[in-house]
Amino acid sequence: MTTPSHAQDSWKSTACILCSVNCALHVQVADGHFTKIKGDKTNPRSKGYTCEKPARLDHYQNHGDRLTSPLRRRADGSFEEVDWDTAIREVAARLAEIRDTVGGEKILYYGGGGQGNHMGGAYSAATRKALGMRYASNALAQEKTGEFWVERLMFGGRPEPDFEHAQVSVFVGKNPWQSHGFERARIVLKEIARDPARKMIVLDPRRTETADLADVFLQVAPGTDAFVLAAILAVLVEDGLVDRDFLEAHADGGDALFDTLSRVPVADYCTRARVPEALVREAAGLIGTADSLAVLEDLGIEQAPHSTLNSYLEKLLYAVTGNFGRAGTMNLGTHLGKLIGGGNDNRTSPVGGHKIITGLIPCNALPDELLTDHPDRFRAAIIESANPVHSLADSPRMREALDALDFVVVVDVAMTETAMHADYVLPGSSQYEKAEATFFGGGFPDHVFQLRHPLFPPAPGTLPEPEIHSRLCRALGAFHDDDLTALRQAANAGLEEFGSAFLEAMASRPELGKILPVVLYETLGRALEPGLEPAALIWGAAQTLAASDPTSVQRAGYEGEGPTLGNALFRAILDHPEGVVITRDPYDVSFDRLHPKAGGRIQLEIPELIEEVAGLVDEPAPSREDAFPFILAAGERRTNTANTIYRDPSWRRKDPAGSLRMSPGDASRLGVENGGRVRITTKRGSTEAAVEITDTLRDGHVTLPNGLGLAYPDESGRRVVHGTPPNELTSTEDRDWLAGTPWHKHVRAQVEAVR
Ligand SMILES: Nc1nc2c(c(=O)[nH]1)N[C@H]1C(S)=C(S)[C@@H](COP(=O)(O)OP(=O)(O)OC[C@H]3O[C@@H](n4cnc5c(=O)[nH]c(N)nc54)[C@H](O)[C@@H]3O)O[C@H]1N2
Ligand SMILES: Nc1nc2c(c(=O)[nH]1)N[C@H]1C(S)=C(S)[C@@H](COP(=O)(O)OP(=O)(O)OC[C@H]3O[C@@H](n4cnc5c(=O)[nH]c(N)nc54)[C@H](O)[C@@H]3O)O[C@H]1N2
Ligand code: SF4
Ligand SMILES: [Mo]
Repeated sequence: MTTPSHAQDSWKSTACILCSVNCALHVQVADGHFTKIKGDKTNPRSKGYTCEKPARLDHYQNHGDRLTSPLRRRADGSFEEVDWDTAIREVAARLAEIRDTVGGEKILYYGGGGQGNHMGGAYSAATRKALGMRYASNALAQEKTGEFWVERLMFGGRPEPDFEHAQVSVFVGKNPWQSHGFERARIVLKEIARDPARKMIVLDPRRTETADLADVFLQVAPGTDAFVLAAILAVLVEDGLVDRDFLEAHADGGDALFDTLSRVPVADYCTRARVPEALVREAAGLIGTADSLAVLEDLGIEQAPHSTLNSYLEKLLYAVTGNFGRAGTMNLGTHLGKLIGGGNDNRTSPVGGHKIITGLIPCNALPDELLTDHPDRFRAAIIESANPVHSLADSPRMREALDALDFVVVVDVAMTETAMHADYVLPGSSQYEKAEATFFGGGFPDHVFQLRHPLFPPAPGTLPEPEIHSRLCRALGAFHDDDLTALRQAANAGLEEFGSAFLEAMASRPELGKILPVVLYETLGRALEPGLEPAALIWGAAQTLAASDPTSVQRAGYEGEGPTLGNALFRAILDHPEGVVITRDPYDVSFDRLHPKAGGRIQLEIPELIEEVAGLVDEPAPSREDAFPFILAAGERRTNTANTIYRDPSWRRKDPAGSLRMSPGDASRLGVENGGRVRITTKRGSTEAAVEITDTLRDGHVTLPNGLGLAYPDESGRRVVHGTPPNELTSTEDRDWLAGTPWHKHVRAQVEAVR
């Protein structure tokens, strides 16, 4: 690897890695540091927009806890540094031994990417196949899997909201002002708020920054969204606001659903959710008569009771009102590469039989899959670009579960809470020291993709994940360099030559297909500009997209057909480090993408969830009269949180320890002042925090930020924990019955003043 060839003082293209939006940045760098950071106006998606957080990216690139050498655990539990050859040889040998004695399916893969990086996960596919691994999980299986399951059944894909053009916008358990989740969120929110013809509806128990901009704010009691959403849908049915013509033309089913909805006791459910019935009816009226409607859900309903049901009801808001396949509504876009494997396959987890959704075992089931003597339990894990000890429910149990494994390998850029429990820690180069990209939704009608080029050489002692996986595959004997000679020669001759040689190699040596990413990396990758080797995989993805959606690619301005079209797309991606439009679609193409293999219609009915709607009526109202009278939302997005991507606490100027937010009423009852300390106790743990009194919360509801409670070395090298790690308080058993998603937003707690 070499330093990128551009002059040192010029502006370079890259992107922010702190949330899934990945706003494009223009930066200047010197001596291994960021010196200037601003939004990149030339990116067709983010158009120069950023929030306040990326200004501090040097705290990610340079900090006191970056890993600089592979580490091996000693018998006494401490780590020693080893060289890469030793680490790769020993890790491969141990994993191969586990494969050969108990079977590769006993090795779990966890992680694979964060908010800004997915190349590691994509290349890990080769290592996983070489080891015969079958099971995986990651953070999506503690937030989005319930939603994915519903979307696959209803639409066969993942509809994207078009808030830019929506007349009515709805946010359900989502605070885009802080958490974003779509392009230029604050600009779009302000535009909606300023325009009297456009409306915004927010469902949230806290009066968030987003709620402050809303026309209708439904301040639901925590955990009661299923009741409110069912009531809104019932009003749509009652008032004849269901778009019957649309459903006739584009949807199947609905009888059982509408029958159940017609029996929803609207007034009772509004009382239950502590929202005025008139306001619920107003919201339903706006939704039912909208010229165009876009809806976005997030953690507030996914990490709360009735998680998967909430996702179903949220999607019905736009499905039954016909807000699909037009500007300002919900649309199905294209994908470059598959971020998540499979659809709703019928696999279940090996021990507990939990539903595997989009290839992922529910995170909350993992400790049960590990802490058992069941013969099918996992024996080893590869954990990459994730910190499950910190981010999954019940950290103490997660630590115990990792320690119960025979062998754990962690690939990370920093010494994390999870790496502390590894047998080997392999240091990745940072996301600014290698070619990286994410494969999150790229936008609609224009899909923009950005392949980020490295800004810095890999920090000494680190390797990019694609290189790590290639070395592991080689050490596992999954390929020999002789196997690749012809492909290497073809790659040096050009993309066209490579394409033909590649097809030939796949036909004659099918075993190479198993480690396809590494084959591409070692052949085409080596022929690309130094530092861009990982982009080899994008060539494969570009070819696949050109084959599956040629018209969409051509509409974005690329010429040719088949492999020629794929090569044109790949070249454009390489040539545009600032990001480039890769497909362009007319809105109504969304209808062609609906269940393309099964009739092309929306499926309205999901029997097990309709049953759950019907059962709501019998659900006992929760009581506050017990040992845990508060509802704690454990993990709120704030201006100074960014998951655990920034580990250096000094990036936070305000509230560095992350306060517990609480209503004035609760604070006065407990006798605490702003900044005063309280003890928070749940059935799983107990911790202290300072209080921030806020009238945005109702009595009985308290919130802690996400991403805090990380250990970071002080001047003397001692690791000090800053703030409250939320998952010391959560439990794995409080989870959705269907998708296993955790109730992080709904943790029963006791709060007491500390004198
Ligand atoms: N600043 C910042 N932005 C981020 C991140 C970050 O760490 N910091 N992380 C990124 C990631 S990984 C994700 S997944 C997204 C998450 O983005 P969001 O889901 O928007 O984030 P949260 O603040 O966790 O939760 C959203 C809202 O749910 C509300 N809520 C709590 N309980 C309930 C309930 O019972 N019902 C309803 N309706 N709402 C409820 C909370 O009050 C909160 O306003 O943010 C991304 N963006
Ligand atoms: N209680 C509670 N728990 C939560 C949440 C909550 O709201 N409440 N939110 C949840 C949500 S939505 C999410 S998405 C998860 C996120 O939790 P995780 O998936 O565990 O991920 P992150 O905190 O995003 O950090 C991922 C890791 O990637 C590392 N990293 C950064 N760059 C690179 C790289 O280039 N290569 C490698 N190998 N590693 C890298 C970082 O050092 C970090 O250790 O947390 C979840 N946990
Ligand atoms: S919105 Fe997200 S990606 Fe954009 S600058 Fe803010 S944190 Fe970064
Ligand atoms: Mo997330």
